[in-house]
Amino acid sequence: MNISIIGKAGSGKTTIFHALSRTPIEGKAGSGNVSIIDVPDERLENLSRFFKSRKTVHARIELTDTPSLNSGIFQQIRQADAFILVLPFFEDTEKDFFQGYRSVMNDFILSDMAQVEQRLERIAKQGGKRENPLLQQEKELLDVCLSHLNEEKPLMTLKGIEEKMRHIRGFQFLSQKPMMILVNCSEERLSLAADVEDSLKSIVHEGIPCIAACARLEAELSLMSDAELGGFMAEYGIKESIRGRIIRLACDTLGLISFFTVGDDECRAWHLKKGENAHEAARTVHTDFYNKFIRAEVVSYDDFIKYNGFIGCKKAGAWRLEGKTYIVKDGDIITIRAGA
Ligand SMILES: Nc1nc2c(ncn2[C@@H]2O[C@H](COP(=O)(O)OP(=O)(O)OP(=O)(O)O)[C@@H](O)[C@H]2O)c(=O)[nH]1
Ligand SMILES: [Mg+2]
Repeated sequence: MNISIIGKAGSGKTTIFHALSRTPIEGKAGSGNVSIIDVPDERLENLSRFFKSRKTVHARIELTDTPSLNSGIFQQIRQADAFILVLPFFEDTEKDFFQGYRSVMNDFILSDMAQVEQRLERIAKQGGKRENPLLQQEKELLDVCLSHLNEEKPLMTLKGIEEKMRHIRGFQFLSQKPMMILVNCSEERLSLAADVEDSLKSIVHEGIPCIAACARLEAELSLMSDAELGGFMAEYGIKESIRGRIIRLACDTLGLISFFTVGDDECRAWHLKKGENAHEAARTVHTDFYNKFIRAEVVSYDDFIKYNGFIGCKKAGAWRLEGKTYIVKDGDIITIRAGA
């Protein structure tokens, strides 16, 4: 899964890219960088400690830094599965986030509109294709999209068509992709972060999470060892680096949940799409598990901690055997039983 960092020139995209990927900023930072990053998860660390596992493997996402937003890069960012939109909140930038957000969303809406219109024209030219029900279906769907876009609404707010949209391939509508907003506060304005988050939430479209951070500070923190970090945070009265929060929110925006596989050999976090079942979880771990799936042993992370391990969970009745169609929940610890 790829998440692309987008925003206007100088908003702090590259600084955030370095903060999240824990890579140093060297000289003039480039755009178009890609990094695979581990998703920090305290639960996984705890499980690893419990099992004294030799290996701890985090779930991962791919992160891309992009050049500043202009129509020239729209083709490039269509490949992303979701966006982190960076809005600057420095002394010399406008305080008007609404404007910053609207202008990006409007560009996305216009770009999608152009795509829809082009496709509708092509369908019309092929005319008289009433006998082709697929084309007719596509036209009806695109008409619905177009009238929604004409009302200046992003496609992500058009509900009930997600399933149908899947049948029309290749559009990659920008205003339909999941998005989160990261307000990049200057060091001086960081104290306003909570207010900024609140006021933005009431302004952006439903389902777009907002978070405020200081990219430069996060970039510095991300390169420190745990010991250094503790001292630094105490000295400056910082409660937590929000790097982890940003990455987890990005996963959430992508519609991902995590489940765990555990053991003394390896503890590992895996991503799954919200709503996917135990059979799909088995496939994520190994195709053999998918093909020869029998049952999934499931314990929630909270129960595992509460009852201090599998044995305690069994005694408490918190240990379950589930079938293929069980919908996996975030934090499930799963052991797949598969045939030989
Ligand atoms: N004060 C302050 N300045 C920042 C912060 N983050 C970024 N900047 C400054 O903003 C400028 C742009 O930062 P970049 O991260 O390169 O921004 P960008 O969005 O990647 O810029 P382009 O790739 O050129 O579009 C740099 O001079 C940074 O030092 C921050 O948290 N606080
Ligand atoms: Mg940049």
